[in-house]
Amino acid sequence: RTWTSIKEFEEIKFEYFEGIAKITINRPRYRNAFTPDTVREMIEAMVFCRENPDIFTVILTGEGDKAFCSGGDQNIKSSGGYIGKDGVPRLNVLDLQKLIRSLPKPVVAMVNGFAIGGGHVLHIVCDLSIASDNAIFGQTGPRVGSFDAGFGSSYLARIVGQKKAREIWFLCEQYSAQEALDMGLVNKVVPLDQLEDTTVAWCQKMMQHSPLALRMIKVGLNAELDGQAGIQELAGNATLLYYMTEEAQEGKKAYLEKRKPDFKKFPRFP
Ligand code: 1HA
Repeated sequence: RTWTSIKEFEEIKFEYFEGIAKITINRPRYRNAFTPDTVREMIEAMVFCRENPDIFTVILTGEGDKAFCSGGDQNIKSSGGYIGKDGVPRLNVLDLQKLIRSLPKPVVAMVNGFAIGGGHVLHIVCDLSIASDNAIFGQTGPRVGSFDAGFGSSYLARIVGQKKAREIWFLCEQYSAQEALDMGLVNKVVPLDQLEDTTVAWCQKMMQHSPLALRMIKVGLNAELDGQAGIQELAGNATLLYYMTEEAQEGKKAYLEKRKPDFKKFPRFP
């Protein structure tokens, strides 16, 4: 399998293979910790994935065989957030989390090693997580002076339950891939040398299925948890589907032709 580069970035790789986009955090020196610039590049890549009609699924991973992502780069953490090249403190990974959740295509975390802190939250917000058997999971916030009380807590608790979520955050321990599997935190564990093959196979399986059906399931599963913002996204997708009907077309046509719309001819299903 040959991945071709979609665009060259400084802190990530962004590649494509047969309908699949792969975003790789490329800072193995720091266990793939992210800076605001890494996150800005990931956001640009995610937006590209959303807009590009040739991309059907997205894989998120880290470079090398040690880490998926170790969270925010502690070297540049300052008062108010992480400081990137522009000198402004930011927590822009929160924007990336929302983008992943609302991307109308499946996003799969390919967890190839440590998924720690804000890096752990990134795999949490992906639709599916496939881990290599050397992967290690955990939050560190309360130990290093941080916390993610957003998706990193409430959505984590939806996945593993309230008791386990509190344990993960209060004790800041590390969990093996097998333990993560046992608590429903990941979908599958495979040997590292099979990680990409398995992840690509899962993507290919999803790509055989109806993209609109997958899209509606994703937005429906989100809507239950996301309050009005979740309903807004579900509703947006309902509008998209409605616009594809003759009934909606009739309303627009009648307006442009300056006549009364004739909605009588359309079926009223029970
Ligand atoms: O909580 C949030 C947020 C909350 C709200 C909103 C936004 C948020 C955004 C981010 C975050 C956070 O991510 S807080 C949590 C930050 N991350 C951590 O506390 C993890 C720190 N790293 C580790 O615990 C370990 O490095 C490791 C378990 C991932 C791996 O351990 P290992 O294999 O023993 O490697 P290690 O020797 O520790 O690391 C290799 C090199 O990578 C070290 O550098 P060196 O001593 O060779 O110079 C290490 O410092 C560096 N490194 C690893 N992780 C980070 C890092 N450097 C900077 N930042 C890191 N996160």
